[in-house]
Amino acid sequence: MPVSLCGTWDMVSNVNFDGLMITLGIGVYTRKIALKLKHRKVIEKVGDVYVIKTLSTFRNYTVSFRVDEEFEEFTKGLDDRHCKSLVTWQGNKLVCAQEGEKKNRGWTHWVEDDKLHLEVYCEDQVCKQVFKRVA
Ligand code: ECB
Repeated sequence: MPVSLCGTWDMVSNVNFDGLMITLGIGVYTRKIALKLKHRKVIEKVGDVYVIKTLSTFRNYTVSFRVDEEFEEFTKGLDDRHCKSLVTWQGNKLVCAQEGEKKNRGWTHWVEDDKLHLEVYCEDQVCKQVFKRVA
């Protein structure tokens, strides 16, 4: 049984977020603001539905899904694209594949040494984020 991802987590590092945003076509002014943000992740499970909130002083983004069940995702306030998304467990990692206009797009979450890890990838870019538990 993998360690639960649920809880409130604050960003401690964010490597290559700019490379990810460039690949997603985000303009330079938005990128400059976005690069300064410390994201908070709030991960909840309500019944068999996961809710992942990414919170910041600039924009918030919420996604909810059932594992192993494809869903339509609109990345509102991020790059504003539509994807067909599917989240699965691969060992102790929660893995999301986001099929759409952008190739090789998705993310992977796992807990290691009491930290929440996130890799967000698109095309040839990988952004690596680490969060510490606050609640
Ligand atoms: C919502 C806080 C960040 C706001 C940044 C604002 C503008 C940047 C625009 C586009 C960036 C595109 C994508 C990366 C954005 C956020 C980080 C990852 C969000 C993500 O994939 O979270 C997953 C896994 O936790 C759940 O949605």
